[in-house]
Amino acid sequence: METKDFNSIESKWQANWAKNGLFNTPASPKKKFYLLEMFAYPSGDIHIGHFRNYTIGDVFWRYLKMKGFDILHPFGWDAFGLPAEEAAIKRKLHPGDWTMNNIKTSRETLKQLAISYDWDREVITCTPEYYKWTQWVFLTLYKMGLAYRAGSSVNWCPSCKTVLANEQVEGGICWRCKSEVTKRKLEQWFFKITDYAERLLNDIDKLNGWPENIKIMQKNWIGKSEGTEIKFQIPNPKLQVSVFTTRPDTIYGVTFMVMAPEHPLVKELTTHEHKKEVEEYIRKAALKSEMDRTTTGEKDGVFTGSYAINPLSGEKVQLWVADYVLLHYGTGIVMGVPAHDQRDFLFAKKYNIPMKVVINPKDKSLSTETMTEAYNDPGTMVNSGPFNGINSVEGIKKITEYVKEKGLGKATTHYRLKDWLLSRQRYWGAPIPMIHCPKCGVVPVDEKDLPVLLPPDVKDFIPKGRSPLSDVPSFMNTTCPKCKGHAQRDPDTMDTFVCSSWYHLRYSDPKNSNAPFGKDKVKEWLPVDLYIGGAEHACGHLIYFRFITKVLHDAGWLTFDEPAKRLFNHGMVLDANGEVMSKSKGNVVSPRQLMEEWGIDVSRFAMLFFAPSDWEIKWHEKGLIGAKRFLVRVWNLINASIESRQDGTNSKEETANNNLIALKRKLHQTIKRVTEDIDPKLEFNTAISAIMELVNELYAQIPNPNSPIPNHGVIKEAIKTVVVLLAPFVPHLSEEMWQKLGEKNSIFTQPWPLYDADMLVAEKIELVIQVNGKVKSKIIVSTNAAEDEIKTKALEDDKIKELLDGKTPRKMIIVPKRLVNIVP
Ligand code: ANZ
Ligand code: ZN
Repeated sequence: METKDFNSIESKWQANWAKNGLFNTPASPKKKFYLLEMFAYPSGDIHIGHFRNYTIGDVFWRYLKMKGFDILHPFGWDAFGLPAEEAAIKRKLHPGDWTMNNIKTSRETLKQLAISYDWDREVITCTPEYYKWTQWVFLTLYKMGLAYRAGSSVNWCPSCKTVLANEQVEGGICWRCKSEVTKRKLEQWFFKITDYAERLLNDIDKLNGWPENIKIMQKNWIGKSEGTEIKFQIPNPKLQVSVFTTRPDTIYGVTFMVMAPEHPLVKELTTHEHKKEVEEYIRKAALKSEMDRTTTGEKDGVFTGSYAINPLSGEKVQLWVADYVLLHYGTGIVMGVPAHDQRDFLFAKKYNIPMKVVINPKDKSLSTETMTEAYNDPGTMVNSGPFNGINSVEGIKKITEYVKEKGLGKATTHYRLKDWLLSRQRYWGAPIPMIHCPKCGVVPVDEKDLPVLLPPDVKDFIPKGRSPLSDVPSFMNTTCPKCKGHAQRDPDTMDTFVCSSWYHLRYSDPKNSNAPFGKDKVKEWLPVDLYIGGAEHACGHLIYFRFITKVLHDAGWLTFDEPAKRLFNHGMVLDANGEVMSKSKGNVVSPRQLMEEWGIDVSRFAMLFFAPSDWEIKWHEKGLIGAKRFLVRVWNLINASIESRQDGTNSKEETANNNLIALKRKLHQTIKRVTEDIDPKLEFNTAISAIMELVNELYAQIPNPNSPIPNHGVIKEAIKTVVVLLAPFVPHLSEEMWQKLGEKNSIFTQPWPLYDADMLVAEKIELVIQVNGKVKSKIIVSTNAAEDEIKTKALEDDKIKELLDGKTPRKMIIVPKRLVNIVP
């Protein structure tokens, strides 16, 4: 078997599958399964990471098919987004042409890889047929009061010249171009995802089929924090501010207050004397990224010159401005408790602000003179007026009750999650379907006028900090849907995460031109039964698609409010040295190259055998060589068995033959292992090793490798089963072998084998125990019991124990399947 042989088998069966419409979605599913892999961003040809993701899906599809499921397994393209524009700028191509060309190439590769997609259901997010409905999603949110415009300080990438969502800023760095992100003020569109924070959080507990790590990441991202809001009076100028704290028990220890530099009251609260310094500080803070501001380490700030009054102790404390306080968390003002909060401790040390201990650990009195760090654990409240002596955990409740009673504050909940900023000042995206009218203000486009088409005649994509669409008068000039007067379109386009937030729904009815999808269709197929993709989407896409599913549920379009029952994160593909494959490193293995050099089946088999699907794998040639060797071994076995084919079995001989009984048992054990490793585990590597063991066992039954295989029913059954069990992993080769075995129909119409539970248990036999050659007792062991197990069992026998009287025997001889002789 050479690669060309594999290749010709592959083309033969692909033509057959295409002719018979193997991958078509059944019209009215009875036993439905919606299998979805994250769609692809078309940046060139598909790469090895895609190949892994989609092959995992394909193995599962083929298994489900043989299990008799009616499966929806679609594919599509996340086709809007920045790289298309960058390529357009660099290569002087239109972003649309660049994108569609990449889709063409990638689709061709996926087809050649025979991934079981129903290409009839393909969606491409940059086509008007699709983005019409992305715009509809926007309008739906707008009508529900969930889309709003606000001027805000936004993450700004000075190099991409665009606004970025929080999810696109990693450690203060732009996710794409890796340059430092700064802040800028712009009018932006937001989705009110914070209205759904509580539901998004609570429903995580419904996601039984999701990996724990993703659920934890989402919980942290939503970041629910229960605390207390406490009012502080400022005597001059007479004002009132609130702080948000999770430690109201430390209120008597407050020695200063800090406001976020962007806080609207900063100006008013800064005295003339400190004005210059504060203004300079604010200017610098605006340039810092959120990450820089919040990471641990020494913090700096400036004094405003004003003071606040502690509502409980009546003490006067300094009011500072520092950028470690964020405007959009809590109230944007914090109370500083240096003795019990490390950040405050460092701040107070640096600026010589007084400290005050109000919580003491058990059996110890702290002193600010000797403290080298803040004490932030619970303890006993001291220097806290009427609350002295109370345990601080209890104190949290007591103080909260107290401030509520006195009208000084209340218990509140805050979330870290922020509203979803979705407008982009870029060309290659779905236009926001809103109109700005000088008379009527902001007016939504009529649904019947969708899609708002992206004009093709744009030449200049160079980012300028405003959308390139704002320079296209034919696009911008329109009439107001309300007053019919002259008006302007919104020049911004939508974040691509909006496109991908609802694509899972569109697949149920991808050609519908009257609605985003038919309610009946979506009910027939959704929710997704298994969603496969990378863990890097934990807090971006995977939160957005849960959010939009909930919104469309609330709008009456869906009967469910979670998009996917099960989520599976596949691992990364690394090179042999454990490095991420990348073009610049020159260590990329492309699926196309693999296909040509090894064939598809050998490549997938090697990849699946490297490691469990959720682990990272190190790609190495040895794996391919091994995969090929094994598959050729199976191929030879099939050929030898065909040569020996005779009809009828010899049942008498079969029962008499202990080896054949063992083979039968192994066969059923293998079916059980492979089935469970595929479903639910998706641990294909161990499934494959189980099949390898069975093949070894089969070879052991062949007296002479060159002679025909003995004509026993069990052997025949085992050989057939090997081919069926291999089908999800090496679909083409299995079809060919299946045909060779005389079968007429596709192996994928064959039911998945069931195992016989009775056959799994090893058979028992009786062994005689002798002492010095004389029969003394008997034990029962399974036929395949190991020597150690037999020895232990023999020594544990009551009669033998008595005879040996605690002594260790000098020798034990085992005659397999007959007796154990003990020499004391
Ligand atoms: C006083 C205090 C004393 C605090 C103490 C902590 C310990 P989580 O749990 O993450 O929600 N905080 C409040 N708003 C803030 C803002 N806008 N920017 C930065 N920090 C802010 O954190 C809540 C705590 O973070 C609050 O409780 C507040 O500091 C700080 F011994 O108040 B704490
Ligand atoms: Zn108008």
